[in-house]
Amino acid sequence: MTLDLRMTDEVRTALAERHPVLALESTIISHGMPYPDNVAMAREVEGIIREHDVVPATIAVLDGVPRIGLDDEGLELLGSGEAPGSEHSIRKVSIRDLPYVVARGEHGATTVAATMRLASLAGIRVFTTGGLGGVHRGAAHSFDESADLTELSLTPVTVVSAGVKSILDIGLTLERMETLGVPVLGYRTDDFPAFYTRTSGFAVPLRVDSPGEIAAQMKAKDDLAIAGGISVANPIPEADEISHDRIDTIIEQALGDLDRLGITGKDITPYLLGRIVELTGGDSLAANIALVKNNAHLGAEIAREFSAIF
Ligand code: PSU
Ligand code: MN
Repeated sequence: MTLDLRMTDEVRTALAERHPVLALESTIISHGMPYPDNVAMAREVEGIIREHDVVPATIAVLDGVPRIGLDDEGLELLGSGEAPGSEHSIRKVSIRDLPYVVARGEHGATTVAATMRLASLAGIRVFTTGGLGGVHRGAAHSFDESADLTELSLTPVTVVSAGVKSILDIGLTLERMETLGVPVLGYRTDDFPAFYTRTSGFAVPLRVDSPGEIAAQMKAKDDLAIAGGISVANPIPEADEISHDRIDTIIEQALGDLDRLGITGKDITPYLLGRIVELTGGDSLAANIALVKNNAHLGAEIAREFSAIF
């Protein structure tokens, strides 16, 4: 392989010794949360993963080099958007953008899709994040569907998220994952979680109650030679939930503002996340951080279970 995939020593050693490793994305840092909360969140989450004796591997592209595992300086750069001595700022990088940033030697914050692909190239099988991309509302006209879904149909990485925000069309997102052959597992829930809330009103297609069960399904999927990953939907902890009434009103307002401003494409999710933080006076950010931490615990447990049977 001629691709320069740069791992930290910690990640390389862990993978060589079959010690569990858990991947993390970087769009959530650069485009999903404000600075400096984003950097603090990234460090804290890595700490949680280490408490489980699992090695965290935050993934990004720096100077055109895919990085598997980042040091403090790398996290700071991604979070602040400032690259000392460089003219490039941090681009949001999904699958289609990967060749561009790599060939041009640019920095890139990787989405779920791009992180999955790089994790898989590195040999990492479990990945934890906050929210999954999906089918946007109005997709019948806009065709706006995240490449996170197609990537889940291709790349064998299990992605732990808190479900799908209702800035997206949750029903259509679940339909698409069914078509794409992506198992959607509700973790200790029968109702598919909607990120800020524990429920969405949509039933989860499949329910699991332990990390071991998830690892067993990863193994079964491998044995069956079914391509692609698994989406694990882990509800936000009850104490951190925002009520449906409150968040639904705010999401409608944010979607209205989005329309008025004419924002489209890859800028939609970052804009909405930022606007929702403003409209909730920071409460949505606190909820977002809480659910990311919660997912880190589960992701680490799945990585441990899978490394034990792999
Ligand atoms: N949802 C969040 N925070 C995020 C994202 C989604 O709550 O940061 C990011 C993830 O990186 C996800 C991406 O993969 O947005 C999806 O963007 P798009 O719809 O442009 O594919
Ligand atoms: Mn899109």
